[in-house]
Amino acid sequence: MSEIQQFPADFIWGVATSAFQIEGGASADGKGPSIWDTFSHTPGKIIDGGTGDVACDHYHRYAEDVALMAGLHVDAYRFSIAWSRVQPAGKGAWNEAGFAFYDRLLTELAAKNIDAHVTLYHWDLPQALQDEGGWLNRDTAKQFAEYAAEVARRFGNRVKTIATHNEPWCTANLGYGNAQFAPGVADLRQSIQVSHHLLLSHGLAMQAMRKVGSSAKLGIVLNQWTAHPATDSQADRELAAFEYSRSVEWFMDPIFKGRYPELALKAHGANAPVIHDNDFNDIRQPIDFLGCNYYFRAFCSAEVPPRAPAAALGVTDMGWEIYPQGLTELLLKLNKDYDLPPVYITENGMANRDAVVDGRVHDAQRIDFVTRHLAALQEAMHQGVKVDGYFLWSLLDNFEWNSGYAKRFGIVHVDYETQQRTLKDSALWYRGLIDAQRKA
Ligand code: IFM
Repeated sequence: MSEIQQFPADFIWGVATSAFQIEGGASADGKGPSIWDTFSHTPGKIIDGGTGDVACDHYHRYAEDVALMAGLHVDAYRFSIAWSRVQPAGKGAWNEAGFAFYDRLLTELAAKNIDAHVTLYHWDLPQALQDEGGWLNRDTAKQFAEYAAEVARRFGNRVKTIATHNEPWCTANLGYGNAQFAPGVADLRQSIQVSHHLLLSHGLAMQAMRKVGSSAKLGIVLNQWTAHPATDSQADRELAAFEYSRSVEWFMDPIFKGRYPELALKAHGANAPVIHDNDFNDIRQPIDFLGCNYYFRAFCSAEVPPRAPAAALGVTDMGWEIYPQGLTELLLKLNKDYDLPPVYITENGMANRDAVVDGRVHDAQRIDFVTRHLAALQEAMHQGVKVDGYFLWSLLDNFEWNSGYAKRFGIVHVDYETQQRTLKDSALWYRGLIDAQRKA
């Protein structure tokens, strides 16, 4: 197993979740429906028929969950705000009862000395905005900026960071490209236009939040990977280059360079997005941090059926190849290609077939996974990448989108019948790691 050495003394150790995946309280206290409420209630969309109605009931059990985090000795908690909880229709009236929930959560976190890292959009668009075209409608970007400014105004001095989006790649590609996620559209042209509106909304939100002025650092969270050709064939090499360009550079280049990457833009041809004159000026806003979510590499094979990677370290319960060295490669490449602000690893972790046996959950696979990824992260840091923190995904087992409750990513096991939380071995291990890092 890989060795984890000493991280910098001010390195942030955190855990992450998102609103729809844990909160429940789907219509509590005036919350409006989101596209994930609609999607998860549509028969056949979620593998086990799960919905977000109750999830981990975090809406009511947040104090217990914050106490759990305090018991794990984490420095920081990354969570998202459900837009339709604080603004039920995505525009117009604010819902004070919704804001009051996040106010209570922030108060609880502060009382336990846990820093808050907020994400504004983790995929749960207010359904009312979807009814007006969702992210395909350019106006949604403007509504998003208003929502962002309101959150910054209310909470900006109580949170460490605010990220505009979580993984806009998924919103565009899974929500509009292959219909696996809400709103369930499968249309390449639409998905590319949506990706542009998401980037625009990020840029407009950054400007709106800067105007408000607060102590929070502002940035975005992207899911990223390196792309490896399966063989040395030209077709595989071209596919890998395209994959990296369309997935990673597609989001990084507009933010850092004010343009789309040529390779992907050319390949998109007639599906390329409609871009207005000032869009890149709006999108290319300085960011204070980059959140990087890393789970696997892309293994690119042009053969039919495609070749699969040898997966020397196996695959997770999602079927994702375990490839820790990809994190080193990715960070080094990003650091070479862009003028990066400090980076947080805002998500990393694995789904595992966990079960409670005699009150314990022996998830040695997860401990090994995280250990290897932290060692890979450390290697990138040794080679010069400035990374300020690591957020394990996830604090709790939760609603894994179209996989429902069938996939368990938590370091804390959740019994969905009783809502009982049980610390897995990985949680105890993570606490030990944090303690050891602090003592050293
Ligand atoms: O559960 C998701 C999370 O919402 C976004 N990043 C990937 C995780 C695991 O699939």
